[in-house]
Amino acid sequence: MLRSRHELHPIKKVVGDLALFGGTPAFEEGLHVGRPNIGNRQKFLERIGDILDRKWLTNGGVYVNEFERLIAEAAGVEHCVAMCNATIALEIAIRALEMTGEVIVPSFTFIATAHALQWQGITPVFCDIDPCTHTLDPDRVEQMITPRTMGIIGVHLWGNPCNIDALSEIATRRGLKLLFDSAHAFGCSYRGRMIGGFGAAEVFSFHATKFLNSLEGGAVVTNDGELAYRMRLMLNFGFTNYDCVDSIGTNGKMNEVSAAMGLTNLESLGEFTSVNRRNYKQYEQELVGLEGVTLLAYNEAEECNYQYVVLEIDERKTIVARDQLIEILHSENVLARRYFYPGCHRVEPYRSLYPDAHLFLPQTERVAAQVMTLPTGQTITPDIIRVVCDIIRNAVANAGEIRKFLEERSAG
Ligand code: T4K
Repeated sequence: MLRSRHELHPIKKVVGDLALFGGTPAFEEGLHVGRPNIGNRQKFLERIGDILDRKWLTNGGVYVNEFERLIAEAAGVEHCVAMCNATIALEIAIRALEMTGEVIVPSFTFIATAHALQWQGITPVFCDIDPCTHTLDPDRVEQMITPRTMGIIGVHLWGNPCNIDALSEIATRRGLKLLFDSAHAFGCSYRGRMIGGFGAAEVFSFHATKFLNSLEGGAVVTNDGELAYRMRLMLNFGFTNYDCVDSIGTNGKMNEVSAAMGLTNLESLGEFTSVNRRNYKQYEQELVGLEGVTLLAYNEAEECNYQYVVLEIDERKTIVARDQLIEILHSENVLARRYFYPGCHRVEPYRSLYPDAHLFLPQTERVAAQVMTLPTGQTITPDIIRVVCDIIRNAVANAGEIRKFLEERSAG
């Protein structure tokens, strides 16, 4: 159990209260971003016992079948093809859609989105984002289309849906395939419809850090039965029958234990959402009006999983820089993360392959320099959030002194 020392250090008011300046760290143990949501332990263990009794651990097991049925139902789609993780699911979906040439993707995403293309010899063309939602800007997408463009991969980053209507219109008009990386967006909706049924297909991640986790796992969901069939062959080496292989495939299968974890957690989705929402609302309340600190907004009129608490730090107003704030939080054992920094285009192999990409990505560059994520989920209590926000307010209030201290220290 994480114990805050809030009682011992009621308010981190003066700069000397901060751990960086010799104060006692606010938390004894690290508060991680990405702590898994875990449902009913007993139900999970019962399912594991049943799997062991059945002696059917993977490849067409009853738990994976049931998981696929329930995910398809929750996403409002006809087909769910469960896989070992979302990276393989993206690779298989891209291949099954016969994408080649160039595919337009945001650079402000997890590296797996870009790798899934490059791994198959497809050029990821990095496109800029809408600074409000952090998702693909449809106007910029239009400008990135060339005769070699085969498709678009939109990413519903943080669970915020892309402008799906605009992307669908562009894809239809320009004859492009549209796939969504919905790794963050299970349980979210767009215009009242659950994420999952848009584009040719959508890809969910069920990694440990995701809203719904199956330890590791992923799935492609689609209403296209032919596509689902092709992906089922691909994830099982291309086997059409016991000793018949018709085409090239890989091993993308989800195992029964992962499905059991996924099924167990599915039963607690309501609890996960309400805890995440409670935490999000408290962060919002505690940080409102703090100059230069903006909490990423979710559309409250839609279903939303609130899995990420994302801040943008405008250094011109806070004076303390985003990375300095992260250093302060880390010294207090609050392990805030600057996710998706510095953008896919700034890491290898893309930095070397596409050295001019940054010229087309001004919003990506700005957002990547300002974003940080804070801990949320089941282990984070209202008391913890009060202390975390206390630290942030203290850092902003004493920004000048902190900045001077850190700059003098790095100057040696
Ligand atoms: N597309 C997008 C947009 C994605 O964000 C991702 C993955 C994918 C595609 C591909 O999905 P998968 O192939 O993974 O299914 C993490 C995850 O590894 C990755 O799944 C995720 N996105 C990405 C945003 O974050 P890291 O490097 O932050 O993960 P890791 O394992 O270091 O965990 C982060 C923190 O979470 C740790 O510091 C502690 C905590 N944690 C983690 C695990 C695994 C726990 O407390 N318990 C745990 O079991 O990349």
